[in-house]
Amino acid sequence: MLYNTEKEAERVVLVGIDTGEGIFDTESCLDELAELARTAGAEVVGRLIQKREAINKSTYLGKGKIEELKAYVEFTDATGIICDDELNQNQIRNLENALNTKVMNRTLVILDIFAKRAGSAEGKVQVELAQLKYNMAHLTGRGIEMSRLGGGIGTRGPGEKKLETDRRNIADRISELNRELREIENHRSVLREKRLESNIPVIALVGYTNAGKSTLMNTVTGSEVLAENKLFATLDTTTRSLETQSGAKYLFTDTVGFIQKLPHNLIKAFRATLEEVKYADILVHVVDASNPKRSEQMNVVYNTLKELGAADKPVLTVYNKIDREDVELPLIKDERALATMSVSAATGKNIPEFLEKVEETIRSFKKSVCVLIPYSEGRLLAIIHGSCEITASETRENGYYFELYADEETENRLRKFII
Ligand SMILES: Nc1nc2c(ncn2[C@@H]2O[C@H](COP(=O)(O)OP(=O)(O)OP(=O)(O)O)[C@@H](O)[C@H]2O)c(=O)[nH]1
Ligand SMILES: [Mg+2]
Repeated sequence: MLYNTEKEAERVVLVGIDTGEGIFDTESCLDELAELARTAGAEVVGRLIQKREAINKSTYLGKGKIEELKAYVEFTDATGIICDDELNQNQIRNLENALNTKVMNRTLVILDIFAKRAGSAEGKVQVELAQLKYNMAHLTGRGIEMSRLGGGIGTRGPGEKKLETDRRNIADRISELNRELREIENHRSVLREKRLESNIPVIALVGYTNAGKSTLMNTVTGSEVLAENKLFATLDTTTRSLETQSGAKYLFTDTVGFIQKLPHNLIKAFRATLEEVKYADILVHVVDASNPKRSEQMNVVYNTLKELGAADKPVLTVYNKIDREDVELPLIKDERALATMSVSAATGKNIPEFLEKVEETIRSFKKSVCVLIPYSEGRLLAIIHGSCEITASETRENGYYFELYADEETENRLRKFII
């Protein structure tokens, strides 16, 4: 059959440029890109790195290297190449013409994985929107041709739906999706407001992809969020509640993982989802302690938080996976965090200590007060139960007595009754 590219795995050569800059070295960038490509369903048949002062503005690689790559693509019988950097349409077109093969990049692969993972309505809309915008800006003749044939990375929308490739239809679809997204965002902000009103502290789990955020969420809250040894297992944010032994209530939010070279556009596309991070009371930064690049990954996380406008949030850093034998010691204290801990989300090691630290941190933002609420002020009980952590209570002759931790706003409301 002529066009049966659908089921055939794409065979790709990975291409990177080593300019001596960036947080990671080029080899480990390509290791990660290989993992991404495999997750997207492609087979990696080779890699090529060029050392250059800078990326070539019109062809990405230098002339000689393109010749070499062309021979390599033919030799390995590759169906495309994936460049590790953001390419513009010109670079893609020139490379495709010179190599006579499909040219993709990191973003396209990440979007393809996102499309597979998107579960919620919001996730699907965000992904499809990001894909279409990407295609509008990047798809060249060959890319469009490939998409029409229906195979390979970058041709599937969320839910295995085929992506629109006709430019006129793309524009229509983009406005339709924008409308849907606005509605979803409204809904989300209503939910968020309800949560803020309830005053229950929100703890957002952030970190590099595959660090173990979802596993930690499951261990801590007893929920069953999908956790997998895959990049971007989580795409949609999930929130679960937890009541500690001392009676404190918290909301834990699991979020999409970060990765290096996450393009600004993509962060923008997921703004609504990632906004949750901005509204959290504290961030728990989960680090895969067994990853040899953990400190580089931590830098990526902090850079991404800055980009999200969440740089000044209080952070607790958690080195995870300490049950693994390949964890390189020592695990140094993260100076950017309020505290640094080591846990194993998988075995449960140090999880009680972790929760204590969370509790202690949240309490440190609150004040410990004793109040006596007269029976005539019974309406205040709802506020106390809803937004305070109660450590002791008793019914007295002249009212209800509580020892509690209250945030500033609640403390003001209870001020008259503080004893
Ligand atoms: N050995 C060990 N493995 C762990 C631990 N925590 C998580 N893992 C494994 O690490 C992999 C990734 O875990 P997830 O919880 O899916 O990671 P995540 O941070 O949610 O990843 P994304 O959603 O993809 O960003 C899974 O295979 C987990 O089983 C741990 O404490 N020890
Ligand atoms: Mg996850």
